[in-house]
Amino acid sequence: MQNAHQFICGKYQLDLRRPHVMGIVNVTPDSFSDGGRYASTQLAVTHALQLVAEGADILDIGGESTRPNATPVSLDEELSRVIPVIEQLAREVDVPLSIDTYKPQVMREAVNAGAAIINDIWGLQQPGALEAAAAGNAGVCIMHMQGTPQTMQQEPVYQDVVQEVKVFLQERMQAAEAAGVAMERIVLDPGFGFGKRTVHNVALLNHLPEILALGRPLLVGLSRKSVLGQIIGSDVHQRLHASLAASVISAMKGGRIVRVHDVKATVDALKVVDAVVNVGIDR
Ligand code: 9MG
Repeated sequence: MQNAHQFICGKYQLDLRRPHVMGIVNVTPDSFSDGGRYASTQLAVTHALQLVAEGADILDIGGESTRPNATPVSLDEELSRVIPVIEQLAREVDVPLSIDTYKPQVMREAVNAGAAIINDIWGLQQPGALEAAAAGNAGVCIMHMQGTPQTMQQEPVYQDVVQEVKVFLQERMQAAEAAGVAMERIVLDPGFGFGKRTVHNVALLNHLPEILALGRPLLVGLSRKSVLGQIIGSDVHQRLHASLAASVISAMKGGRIVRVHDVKATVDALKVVDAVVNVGIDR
């Protein structure tokens, strides 16, 4: 019988009964000043070290923006952005490093460089992705997306968003297992903001326990996303409080990893959730 709270990723065995915080490390041109490759690597590493000091349990490193309408980057460009960052962080920190990519070759090279988790917004659907995920012993995050980052926010349509996301995640989880990824290495993600309107995102958050019933831990990424902006009417720089509310709701509803920009504030908020939900069960 598998332990639904255990997440095995590389050399790490995470006990996700305590909600974990995944800090976002973007290695994309708009996230650093124009100082060349070395400068961009150092800025990303410095930012990552700061997130670890603030209490990040996991770092998610990405070299291609997944924002709506983002321009895709080439394989070589993505590799040259993320691999030096992963190599340096693997030497300097002792938290699992996650590679945010859907490209099988980036998955393989990132794992060789020290990544312990593959975070795939395409749910291992690209040709070769299942094999790349199965090849090492990295953990895998399987996410749902309707459409592509270029088209996903144009006309997202669902009959029953919770059911459709659940069916997709179950199918991809089974495909991953059949390819050789042990269940303990899998976490699932409804993919907030990826081909979803506000009503879909809200329904998914509200019904997170139905997706949790698939039997694997859930990762939730709502930090600073436009759904929060639509709810509170603020731009991306004014979404901290809404992001914290989303992390707390996620954790209360069974989300076990929250992917966030604002690590320190989220760590504090989730300590309160943990104190009430886990430590507080003594009656
Ligand atoms: C890369 N990325 C951006 N948003 C994300 C989300 O919500 N989940 C996961 N797993 N990755 C994301």
